[in-house]
Amino acid sequence: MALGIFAGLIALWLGSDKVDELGELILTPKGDRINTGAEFVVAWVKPFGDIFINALKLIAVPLIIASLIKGVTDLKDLSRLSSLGGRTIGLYLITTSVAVFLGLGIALIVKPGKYINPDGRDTLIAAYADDASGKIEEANKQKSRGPLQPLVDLVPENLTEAAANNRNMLQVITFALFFGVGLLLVPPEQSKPVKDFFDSLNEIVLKLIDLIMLAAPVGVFALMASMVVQTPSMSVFWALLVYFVCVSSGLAIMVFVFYPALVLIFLRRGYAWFFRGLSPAQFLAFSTSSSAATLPVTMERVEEHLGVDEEVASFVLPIGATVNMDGTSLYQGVAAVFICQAFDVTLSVSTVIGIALTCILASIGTAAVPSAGVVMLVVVLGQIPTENNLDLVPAVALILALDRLLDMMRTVVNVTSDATVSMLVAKSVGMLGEPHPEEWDDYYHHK
Ligand code: DAS
Repeated sequence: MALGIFAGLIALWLGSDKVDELGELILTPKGDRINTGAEFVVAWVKPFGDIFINALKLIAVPLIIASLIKGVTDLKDLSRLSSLGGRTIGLYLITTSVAVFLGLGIALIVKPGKYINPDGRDTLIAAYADDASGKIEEANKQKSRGPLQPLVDLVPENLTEAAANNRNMLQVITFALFFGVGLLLVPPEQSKPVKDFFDSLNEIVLKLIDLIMLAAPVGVFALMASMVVQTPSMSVFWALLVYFVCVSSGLAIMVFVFYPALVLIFLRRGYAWFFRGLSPAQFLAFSTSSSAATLPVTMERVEEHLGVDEEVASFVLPIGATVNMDGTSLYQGVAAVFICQAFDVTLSVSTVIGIALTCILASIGTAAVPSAGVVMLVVVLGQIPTENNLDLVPAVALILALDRLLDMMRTVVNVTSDATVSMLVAKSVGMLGEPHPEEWDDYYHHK
C-alpha cells in the first residue's frame, strides 16, 4: 500500500508536463498520437485503479450483510443491541459536532472567502458551472422528496435494488439489522444453521479482502497517478489555496490531535500504536476516497490490530462508514462559510448555528462514495438565509477545483473517526482486547 502511494507521489514529482512529454512519444493502438501525458495516464493507468476500487466495492455489500447479521446474532439479546446502538450513535454525534464546530471556527477566523475578488469569483463559477450542475441536480432530486425522505429511504422496498447501488448502503444496513433481530428472536436450534452460514460467509469475505489487498500497490499507484494529472495547478486559485489550507488544517487536527487524544486519554493507548494499527486503512481511504470501499480493511485493522472484539466492530463500523462522516461535516462547514464570505452574506450567530446543524445532518446523509460530500454541500447551501434572496447553490462551483484532493483527505478523517469510536464503544462494554505483545512498548509508554 505504502509502495503504491509512494509510486503515485513519484508521478506527482514527475508533474503533468513530464507526463505530457511521455505522452508525446506514445501512439494509441489506432496510431493517433496522444497529445497530452494526462490523457495517457487516464487512458492506460487509471483503469487499474478503477478495477481495484470496483473489487473493494463489490465486496462491501456482502461484507456489510454478513458482518452485521453476525454482529447482531453474536449479541446475547436485544437489550445488548440497544445498549451498543445507543453508545455508538451518541459517540458518532459527539465527534461529528466537534468536527463541524472546528471547521466553522477556522473558517470564521481565517476568512478564506475574503481573499477572492468578485471577478475571480464569477470566473471560477463560470469555469466549473457544468461540473456543479450535475451535483446540484442530484441534490435537488434528493431534496424535492420532502424533509422526512431520508427516513423513508432507510427502508428499502427491494433488497437487490438496495444492494445494487453503493449509494444505498444505509438500506443494506437496515435490512441486515432487521434480519439479525429476526434471528435473535428465533429459538437457537432453529436459527443455528443460518447463523453458522453467516459466520462462515463473514470468514470467506474477509479472505477475499486479503486477496484483493494483494493488488493494493498497483491499484493505489494508478489512483494516485490519475488524481495527480487531473488536479489543476494551484497557482491560479490563491483564494482556493487559503480555503484548502483551512479545510486541510482542520482535518489534520482531527486525525493527528483529536482522535489520538481520545485513544490516549480514554484507552491509555500510545500514538504510534494507534497509527501503526490503523494506517493501512487510512492510506486506502486516501487513495479510494470511499469509506465503503475502505470498510473491509478498516474492519480487519480494528479487529486484528486495535483490539476491538469482532462483535463490536461488525456492528459499529458498517454503521459508521455511512452515517459517521466527521471529515465531511468539517469540510462542509468550511466550504459553506467560504462561499458566504465570497458573497458577503451576513454570518449571524443563528446562521452559523443553522449551518452547523445542517452540516451534521448532511454528513449523516452523505453516501460513503467519492465526492458524495459535495452533493450534500448543495443541500447545506440551499438552507442558508441570504439578505437579497441570493441563491448560493450555483456557488458550489467555487470549491470544485480542488475537491478531489480534499475528498481523499476527508475520507481519511471519516474512517479514523469510525475506528476510534469502535474502540471507545468496545472499551465501554469491556470488549477491547490487549495489544499484541510486539506492541507492548507503545502501550507501556502511556500505562
Ligand atoms: N468520499 C466520502 C466518503 O467515502 C466522503 C465525502 O464525499 O465527503 O467518506
